[in-house]
Amino acid sequence: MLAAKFAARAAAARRPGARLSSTVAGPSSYRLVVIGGGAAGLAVSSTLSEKLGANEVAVIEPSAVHYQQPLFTFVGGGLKSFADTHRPTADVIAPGAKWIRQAAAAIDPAQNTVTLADGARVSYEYLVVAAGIELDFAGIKGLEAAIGRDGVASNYSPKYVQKTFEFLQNVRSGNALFTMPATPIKCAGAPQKIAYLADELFREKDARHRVNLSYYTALGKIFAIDKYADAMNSVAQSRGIDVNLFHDLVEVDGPAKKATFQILGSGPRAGESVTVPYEFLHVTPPMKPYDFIKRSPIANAAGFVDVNQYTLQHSRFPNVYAIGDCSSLPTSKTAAAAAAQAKVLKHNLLRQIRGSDGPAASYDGYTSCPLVTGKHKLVLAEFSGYTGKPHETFFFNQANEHAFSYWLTADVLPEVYWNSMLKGTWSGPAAIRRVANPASSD
Ligand code: UQ1
Repeated sequence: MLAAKFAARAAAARRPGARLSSTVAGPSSYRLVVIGGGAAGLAVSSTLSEKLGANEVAVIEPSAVHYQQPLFTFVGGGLKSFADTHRPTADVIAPGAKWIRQAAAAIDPAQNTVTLADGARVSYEYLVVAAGIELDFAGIKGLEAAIGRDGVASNYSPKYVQKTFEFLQNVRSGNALFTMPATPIKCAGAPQKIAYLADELFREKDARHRVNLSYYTALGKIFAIDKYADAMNSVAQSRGIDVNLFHDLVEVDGPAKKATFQILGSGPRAGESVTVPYEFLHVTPPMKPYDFIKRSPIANAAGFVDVNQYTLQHSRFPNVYAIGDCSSLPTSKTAAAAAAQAKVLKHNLLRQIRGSDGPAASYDGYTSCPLVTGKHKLVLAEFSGYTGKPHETFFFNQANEHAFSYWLTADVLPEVYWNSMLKGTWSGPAAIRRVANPASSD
């Protein structure tokens, strides 16, 4: 029944002129709709638009610009130019895919439709949700008014990332604060990486002895995986950066240059709040699933797309998949994770479309977090979020700061991102690992 409906819709969609633009009444129809033109959405749609044929795949993406977000920390630290981080969306969407330049507003998985911001509907046979996660600057009192001026910046937004470097250069003395929220976030290393780059900048300017650097995290550890937590605690200590656990930023008073933290956890000061003056404040905003997902039947209780953690297929709607930051996958949200997930998702979706009885692919929770600690130094964390175990590509101990790891992340991976990940041909370093660290391969 469902198959017949799909076949009828697919046949209708194949008629000449059936590619209705979203401003024309009636739903346009695609074999596959991908919500999101970020790293994950493009890695999936590039390959599948090639495999399924021209105009069988639509990508719903409102932004005219695509950002390579992994570069943002380097921009905030003055090590890369902002111009290197973005390209027009039109240049990175696969030529065989149809770009619907609008935001998704609702998903109806019973009807197999996505409603767009202008009210038009797009119907699909298969849906991949790769919408990312929303920055919630409004979630902290006073932050929206304060950010972008008077020493408050964030590497998480293309609007404010250049402010980070600008403001850091102006600091002569006082407190520089770096925050990490209590919500799930993307790139869990970024909140502290900028503290290490700031430390280096202040030393170069001979201002370090007049600036106190403090890292404030709402969490109870500096990093989720013990091996890298130990490494980062030593790095922070050796640079003289004060680490405050269980401190959640709740208010920024821009005019007075003061940040207020609530103390979490179960320690003696839990529930208290502390207010700290700053000259510079790097904020990692709280993040949340997009509303249109949260309100839809495909979300779990937390608002993330409820998928099987191994197959990436939806737990209740078998023609729906999710990947990356919007998914319920219980691992760290990074581009490296999305690359590994993309390979699994594409295999399993094609298997379903083709009715193959070959084995399904399984995602093992792999993720990687390159923790830049200075101009030519980097701790290259690689692990499975499912097992909590390190899973390193190279034969040396990647918890040590290394110039090779820096070069790889700053100079090689950005090219891999544009030339391979977005084209769907990079699925992570597993093949390199088999050669460079066979003992760690599975
Ligand atoms: C990775 O695969 C990837 O995807 C392109 C990144 O995004 C920019 C990364 O930062 C990292 C670290 C990886 C993992 C790759 C290697 C070689 C460890």
